[in-house]
Amino acid sequence: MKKPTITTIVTITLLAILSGILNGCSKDEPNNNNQTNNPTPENNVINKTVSTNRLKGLWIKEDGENPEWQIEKGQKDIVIYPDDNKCFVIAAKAGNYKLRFISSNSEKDILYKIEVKESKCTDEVSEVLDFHPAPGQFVNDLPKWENGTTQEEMNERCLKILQEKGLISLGAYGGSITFRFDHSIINREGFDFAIFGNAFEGNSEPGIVMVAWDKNDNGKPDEDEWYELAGSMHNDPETIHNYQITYTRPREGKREYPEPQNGYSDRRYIKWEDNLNEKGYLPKLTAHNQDYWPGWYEGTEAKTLVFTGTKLPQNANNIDGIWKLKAFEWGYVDNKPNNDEAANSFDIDWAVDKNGNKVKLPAVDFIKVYNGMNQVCGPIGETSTEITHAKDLAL
Ligand SMILES: [Ca+2]
Ligand SMILES: [Ca+2]
Ligand SMILES: [Ca+2]
Ligand SMILES: [Ca+2]
Repeated sequence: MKKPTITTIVTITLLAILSGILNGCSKDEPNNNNQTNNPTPENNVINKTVSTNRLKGLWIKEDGENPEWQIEKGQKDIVIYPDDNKCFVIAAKAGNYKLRFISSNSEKDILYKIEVKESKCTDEVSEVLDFHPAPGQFVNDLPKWENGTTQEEMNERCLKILQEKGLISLGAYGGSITFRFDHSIINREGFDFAIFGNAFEGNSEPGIVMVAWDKNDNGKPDEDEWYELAGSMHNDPETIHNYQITYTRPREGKREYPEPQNGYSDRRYIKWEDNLNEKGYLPKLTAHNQDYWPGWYEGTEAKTLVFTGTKLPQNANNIDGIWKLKAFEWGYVDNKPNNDEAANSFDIDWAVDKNGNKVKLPAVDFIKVYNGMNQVCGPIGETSTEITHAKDLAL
């Protein structure tokens, strides 16, 4: 091995001093005390490139101690979700973005160039995963069920309706629909998506929104990936969390309690019981005389239906014989008229976990709407959420 010459030593010393000055200069910026690592200068990083499509998330993994992920300031339309040595990245628009990985045991940062390519994203629901109404006066009708129509075919019918802006009724409390788009819905500042119903002044039938981010990337909404979007009534003292209701299908030849003068063909039609020890009946209305039990349900669901979730307070008042169902402030489907887009828009930042704690999600892949009302309003029957279509506000 060659001995270092004087020149080499001088050069190394000068470089060391220079690098000290440079580092000193870069530290003139106010120090972020939460930051354990400092970025290395641009000319001393390891460059890597990854690519994805817009609204298609990507996980990046790196090894290192005290890992930190930073996006460069001023970059819009990109959202990151750092999770230890992994980081989820998703962008709303095509372009090049930069993501820096810093660790305490590496002298060099890793600077990722994230190439986001343009891709076709459709601004309408692309798949209905599960249409699961509770019994109700529009069930087997909106959409139509005929003898032999399967669950998959009912899902398909719902998809077509959502694409054509028709009408789907979720039935009584708990009835739901689960759907997705052909891309992820990104969680940017403010509202992220909108869902429309058929509410009008005095006829609000609020449905609760749940969202799931496919964090484990298996293409499915797993049980632990669902979060509720907490609307304006979420912390109301009359709102019941962990509510559970059981409907029992009337047996063949059950005694009927017709009251045609009140609009009922059977006032005590479908029995329900809940975990508050309350019970009651969904009436059958003379105006809607079909079977109210979803005709395609199989197994135990052909006889008993159980729904669990949040139950919103009653919103109906009978004023001089006219039922008025008042709107809640914000955060529900089929709550306010469709011409008010903001009132039908949702922010992923409203997501809360089962204990009511706020959850930060970079995007969502699945959306579920369920009827949050257990309420019967005389001859107009049970309160049931309707949905017509949904849209992604990032497109
Ligand atoms: Ca948002
Ligand atoms: Ca999943
Ligand atoms: Ca309804
Ligand atoms: Ca409605």
